[in-house]
Amino acid sequence: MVNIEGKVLALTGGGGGAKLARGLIECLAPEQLLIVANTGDDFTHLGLSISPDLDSVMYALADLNDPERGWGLAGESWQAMHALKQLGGADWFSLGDRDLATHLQRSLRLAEGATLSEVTGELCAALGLRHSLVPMTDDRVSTRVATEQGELAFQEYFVREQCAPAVTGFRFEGIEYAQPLPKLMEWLTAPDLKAVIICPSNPFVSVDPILSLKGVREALHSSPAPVVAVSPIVGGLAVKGPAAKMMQELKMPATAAAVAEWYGDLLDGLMIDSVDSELASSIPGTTRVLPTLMTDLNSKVELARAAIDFALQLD
Ligand code: FO1
Repeated sequence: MVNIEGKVLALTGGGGGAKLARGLIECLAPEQLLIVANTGDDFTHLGLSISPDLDSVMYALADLNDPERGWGLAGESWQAMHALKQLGGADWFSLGDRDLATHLQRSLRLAEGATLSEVTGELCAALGLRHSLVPMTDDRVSTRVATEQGELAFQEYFVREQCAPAVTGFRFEGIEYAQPLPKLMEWLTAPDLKAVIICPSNPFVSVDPILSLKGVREALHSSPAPVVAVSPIVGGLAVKGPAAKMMQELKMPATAAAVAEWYGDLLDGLMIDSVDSELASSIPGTTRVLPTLMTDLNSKVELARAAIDFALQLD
């Protein structure tokens, strides 16, 4: 536990963000932490409502995730996918047998009229989680990836095309109508908010959808709480996923410094990995240099603790 009076808000996608969120729940009491996940990756597949980032974070918090694959459940089996393939069904997006239960339950509850945040709360409670994980919005926002081969839905780009097409930009369909989750806005404006942590998730397709929701950027700017990010780029490479490839295709250098530039004056501080220490002097604002790779529970907790300490020192 970290000795802090007040609240911390974490903004995350799946992957690295889920790992840091796992560390944060060791440092903060349930009433002190709100984890807000991107839902731009969400889509309907095989008639089911899939929320990949919410599930990656939920499984990581419950220690049920598959750390090698980076998504889905550990010890998963794939009988339903094999059977579906035999029937000529779409098998490009792999839904594990046990993971299917999550999508079935979510789809059923949404069809019954529950909101995505209600269903997420129910699923998290059923898995024994006490900390709050919420979607960025209860409304539908769909990330669309502009590529040299035309525009693709996010999962078509990410899974079906394996991130191969060169990207030229992104669009968050529905963002102009989506209401940020009221709880997110409540926390952003809470007088006892002490820190906002932008997790080491993809800045373009995981964090930007959250920041692009109506009023979120403005609330972050006007919040007295420091905003700190952990760079997802280490030594010119993304720890996992296409962030570095996207940066090159968008004609940006794939560096932690370019991550700082992308977030701009939204950030009060950036945490960068020790291998990038020589970049620190070229990054505007305050940087903290430390090992950021999260390979086990201890390194997740250490990074979470360091992120909170860093923010508190900037206060
Ligand atoms: N990612 C893949 O690369 N291949 C898959 O077949 C796949 C299936 C899948 C099923 C459920 C789920 O919650 C996530 C899944 N992911 C898969 C990950 C997903 O594409 C995420 O959007 C990315 O990890 C980006 O955050």
